[in-house]
Amino acid sequence: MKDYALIVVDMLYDFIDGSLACQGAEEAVTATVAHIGKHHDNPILFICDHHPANHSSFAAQGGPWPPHCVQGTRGAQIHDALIPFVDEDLCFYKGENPEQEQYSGFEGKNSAGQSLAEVLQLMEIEKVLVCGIATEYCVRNTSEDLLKAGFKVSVLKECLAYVDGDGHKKALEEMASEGIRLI
Ligand code: VGL
Ligand code: ZN
Repeated sequence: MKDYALIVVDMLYDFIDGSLACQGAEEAVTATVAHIGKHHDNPILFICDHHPANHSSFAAQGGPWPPHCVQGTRGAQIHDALIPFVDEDLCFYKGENPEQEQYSGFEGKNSAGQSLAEVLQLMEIEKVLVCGIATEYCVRNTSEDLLKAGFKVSVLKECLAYVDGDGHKKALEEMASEGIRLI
């Protein structure tokens, strides 16, 4: 049994240098690669926002966001620095249904149709470290769902990027008060 799994949330180009570029994104990728370099034996799972071009969260459909992470575009791709660590079976795609917003990686599925929780249980993982983008949205929702499902959850606070600095701080405070460890 492995000690823990690392869950990398939405380190995708649109959240790094694209239409929804977040604050601190390049630094978060660099810090994540450094973390992996020190702890390379643990499984790494990737959450990927993966929208159809007509997704309901996009402004043209009345949603809050510019088009982002559209399937088949560069903006939907994981940052090149993380590609050496990607195992396609451990990539979970969310936001594929045009009608549904999905901030939580917990609702994602891998290409075999398995959920994050299912795969973590198969690997007998009880503890997860979460990093990624954006703190206030996908990182928070994914971490909270993992906690509710009974996993021990820690967030790597140097490996996060965010839409808004105050929103990031507030989200971390609230997550800590719920029982998510910040390390
Ligand atoms: C996200 C905005 C839009 C996220 C996804 O995963 O944090 N944020 N879509
Ligand atoms: Zn999205």
